Amino acid sequence: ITFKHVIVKTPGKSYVNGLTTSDLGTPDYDQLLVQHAAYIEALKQCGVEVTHLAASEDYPDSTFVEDTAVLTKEFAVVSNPGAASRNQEIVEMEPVLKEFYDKIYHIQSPGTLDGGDVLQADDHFYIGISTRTNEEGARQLKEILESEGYKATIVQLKEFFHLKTGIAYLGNNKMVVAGEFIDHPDFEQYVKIIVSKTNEYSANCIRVNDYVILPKGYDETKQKIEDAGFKTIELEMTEFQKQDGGLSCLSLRF
Ligand code: CIR
Repeated sequence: ITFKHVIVKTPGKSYVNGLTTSDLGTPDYDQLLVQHAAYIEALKQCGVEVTHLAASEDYPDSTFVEDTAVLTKEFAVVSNPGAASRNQEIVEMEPVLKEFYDKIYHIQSPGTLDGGDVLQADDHFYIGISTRTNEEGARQLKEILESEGYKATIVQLKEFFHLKTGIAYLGNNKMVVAGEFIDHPDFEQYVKIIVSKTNEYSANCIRVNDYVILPKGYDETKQKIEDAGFKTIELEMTEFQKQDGGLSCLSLRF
């Protein structure tokens, strides 16, 4: 999985007032910035060019840029985020995408879609239906992807927040899976790296060029990924986890 570019956005002070379902406490803003800076350094180590956007106080969750778009090598799809407080994040992202893409599609209301519900595995996309992505949004994205020659499968989520909360594609037919995806028929054809219940947060990891980046403190998952033949980088993610955010959510990779 090779990427040349990533887009990231510094979290604003309003981040602490963002959406969350976890009871892990209020994020520490200074520590958050340290963790975000380390995330950017890790991406640079992977050899990508980083487009670093300034914080936006109007949108507390806007550091989770992944939810605003689905990017391929050939075109971009601007999402239609399912949470009201996040929906207009796309207005800040679209001009940035225009710098890189001539061809831009949009998910239209009443369809909603969060990028966190979209997983690309080579030429096959998986689209999760969640509390954020509805059937109409998933259907629209599937239609766009198929019109561009990709395969697309819609997956109904049972427990996970976003699709990518519980699954990651590492390339070479290898899929990191947790919880409801461990025995899911849609992912049967992949070689699976199984994440145990206590390590579930680490299922949200990302392959960027020669490395797999995963959250720090999940030694069992790290070992399994290394045994599968990948080099790893671990990152402290505690302040993002407090707002239900994972590693993948913090960047758009293309
Ligand atoms: C939210 O609830 O939207 C944010 N607090 C977390 C979004 C995480 N994004 C992702 O999983 N793709």
